[in-house]
Amino acid sequence: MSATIQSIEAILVDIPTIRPHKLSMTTMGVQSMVIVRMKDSNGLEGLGEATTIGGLAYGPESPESVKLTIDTYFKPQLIGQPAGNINTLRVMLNRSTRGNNLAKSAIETALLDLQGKRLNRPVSDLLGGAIHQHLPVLWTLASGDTDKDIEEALGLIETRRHCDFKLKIGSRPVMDDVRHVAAIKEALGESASVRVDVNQAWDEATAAKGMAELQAAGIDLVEQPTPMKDYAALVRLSGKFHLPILADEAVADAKDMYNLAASGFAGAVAMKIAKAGGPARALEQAAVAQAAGIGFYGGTLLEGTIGTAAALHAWSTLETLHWGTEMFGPLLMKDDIVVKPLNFHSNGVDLPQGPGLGVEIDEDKLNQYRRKA
Ligand code: MUC
Ligand code: MG
Repeated sequence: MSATIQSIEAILVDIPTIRPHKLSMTTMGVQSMVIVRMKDSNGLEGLGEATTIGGLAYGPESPESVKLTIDTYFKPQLIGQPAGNINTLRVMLNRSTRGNNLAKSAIETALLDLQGKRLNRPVSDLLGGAIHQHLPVLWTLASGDTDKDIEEALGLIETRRHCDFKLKIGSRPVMDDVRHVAAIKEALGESASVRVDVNQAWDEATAAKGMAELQAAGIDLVEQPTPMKDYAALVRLSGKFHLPILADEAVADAKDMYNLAASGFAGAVAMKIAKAGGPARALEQAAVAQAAGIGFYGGTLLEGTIGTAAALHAWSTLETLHWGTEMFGPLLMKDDIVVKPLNFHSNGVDLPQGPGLGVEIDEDKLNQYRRKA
């Protein structure tokens, strides 16, 4: 008889970051994750994760709301169901629950991990098979201080941990940001790719000015310069500059991707398993982007190792990641809750091996960092 879902636990975990991480909407000092532990009737366990940035600062779901959604709404529907048919379970959750893609992503990830362990295959095999075993990973410079960012980047280039950098801007006047970015680009030189993420902070006129300056400074990519719902501004800006735009908050899933592409957007998309509602859902979005000639980027909501591994399994199945990935989340945290951390080297990371996600919980670490009361 096929295995059924026996139990689901959603655990809040808080791990301090290695330094303050300053974005246009918040400064992070800790990363909070929801870890899902799903057990089946054969005694196997699937792991999932949902993460966001700064509580409710980044999007409409918080770690606490994800836990509530899973405990109150998903768990009663999922317990006792056959664990093997992930599509049926997805349809069930989508019929009962609008939105809440972060919570859905954690559940889809746990189901894929469970399925992989049951079949003794990695999650990438369940998604059609990995084309890449090592994926490029950039690093985000966001200390809030130009000199500190340069020092940090030079150290990472030296050790070949990263060669590409994304700078978080948008909280200061545009010309202050331009000076900060240009100074970093100048210090790092031609071999480092320098990109910026504005996280929606500019209106269209400010974005036009900022992009003209950034283009002149040799910046390679501008991520989400304008508000997420303002597709028209993103389309107009993408036609105005040869500096490409990376759509992030504007595009959660395949439907958003279709709508933005149909509006005439040319550029690239930051895919995130959390925004899409899971690794398989993110690959649906990739298919739409590919058909529209839009470049891929493997994005993160700064997930820990479980969520990062899930995304890596998905991105590994894509032939070309035009802009690489930013799957560095675990490196931004002071500690980890897994037995064997991911192997970051040679400006990238190895796809974890073994059945499922290829990640195992360290119970002592989980106990240390799980939220008490
Ligand atoms: C975002 O908006 O891209 C990804 C990397 C990082 O530093 O922040 C995230 C969120
Ligand atoms: Mg972004």
